[in-house]
Amino acid sequence: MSIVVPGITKLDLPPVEEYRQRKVALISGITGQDGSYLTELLLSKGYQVHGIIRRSSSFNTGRLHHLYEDQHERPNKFKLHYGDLSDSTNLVYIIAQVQPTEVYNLGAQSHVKVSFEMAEYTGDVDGLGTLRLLDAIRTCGLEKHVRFYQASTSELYGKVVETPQSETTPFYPRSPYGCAKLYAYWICVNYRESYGMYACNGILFNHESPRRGRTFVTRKISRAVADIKLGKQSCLYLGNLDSLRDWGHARDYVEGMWMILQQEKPEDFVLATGETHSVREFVEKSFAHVGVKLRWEGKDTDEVGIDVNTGKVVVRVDPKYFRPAEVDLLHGNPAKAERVLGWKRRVDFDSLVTEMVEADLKASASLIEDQN
Ligand code: NDP
Ligand code: GDR
Repeated sequence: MSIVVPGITKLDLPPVEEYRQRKVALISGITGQDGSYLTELLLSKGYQVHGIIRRSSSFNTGRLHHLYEDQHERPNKFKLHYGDLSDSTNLVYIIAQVQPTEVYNLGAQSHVKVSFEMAEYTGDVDGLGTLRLLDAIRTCGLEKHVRFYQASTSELYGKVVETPQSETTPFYPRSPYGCAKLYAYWICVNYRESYGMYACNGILFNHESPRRGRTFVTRKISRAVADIKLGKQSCLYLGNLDSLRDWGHARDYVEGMWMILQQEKPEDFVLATGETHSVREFVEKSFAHVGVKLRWEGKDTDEVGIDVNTGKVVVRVDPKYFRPAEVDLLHGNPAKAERVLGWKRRVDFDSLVTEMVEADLKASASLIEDQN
């Protein structure tokens, strides 16, 4: 089969079975937390990995640095392409050039609080961006050749309807981000049903790591605890301390993404730990790891966390971090993924907190050395 793509001339495609013998992955959002872990995993499995990166005036490939260096030794194994989920032509061009066997759509404006301030942009990139990527695959005549993974989210559940939340729990998003991801979820299902595409949603609950962006709550906490311990910061300012999240480790979750695309039939899966913990608990455990026990005093916006040994206030509530609508409780049920995929998270809550605080202690201490 051959088709014409603007700017390319012709794609001469072998039959699907032959095409799929190759292992070529394309990742949008490769520079993010999950993109970097997924790249490591796929390279270790012998894939050729291509990633879409945005042009930026500042360095944005920090999480890929160790892999990027390596590309000079393995030039055909790892390649980055400039692009954006808001640019359809560019996506068609990249798909036509790369001819992937698996596409992982991880690119997104992924910050829930920011989505209230940039609602239209979030809708465009997270919602319509998914449509653009699916259509780019179709434009290239690859809809039967490519397996597509959509980074869906527990934010789809939003307001609590039932717990634990599973693949059959109704959605009730509570933010522009959640609403945009709802569109992406359904367009993925729709293209599977309309065009027979192998397209799957991974409905992933929160997953964290030392590579987590610094404005997400876990990393903000681990970073601040390290800086407070090393005397570089005096107080951590947070929003809602009582929201509950099902937190796992990103490395475990990217393995689940890959497993989802290795099934015979395309289906949607929840990946979660099955446990839920509050933001407050994450704060307490992180401080405990550096030997600080906290006492809480006050109420609502006047609540503070005090170091019981020194009497100093080390945590304060700042309402600027509250959201116009909050997701109070996320608690996932990963039974289907465990049964069908054989997936299971390896890292538990305590180990996650320890790994993140330890990594930030090391990073913060090395910055002190650099400055001396
Ligand atoms: P990050 O915020 O760390 O990474 C997001 C990635 O998307 C970055 O590479 C970013 O590029 C890229 N991106 C942003 N805007 C665009 C755009 N307009 N065009 C192309 N790429 C863009 O997110 P995570 O790695 O944590 O999450 C990966 C995906 O999984 C996201 O879609 C997220 O919404 C979803 N998700 C995440 C969960 C989590 O707990 N981590 C849970 C469930 C779903 P740049 O580096 O240039 O900013
Ligand atoms: P979330 O993650 O919104 O669940 O989305 P985030 O870490 O931002 O918030 C978790 C909870 O912590 C509360 N919170 C704060 N959050 C931030 N960022 N900063 C604060 O200072 C703060 N104080 C309290 C929040 O109100 C919230 O209840 C993440 C993202 O990765 C999404 O892309 C992904 O889809 C979902 O997880 C699953």
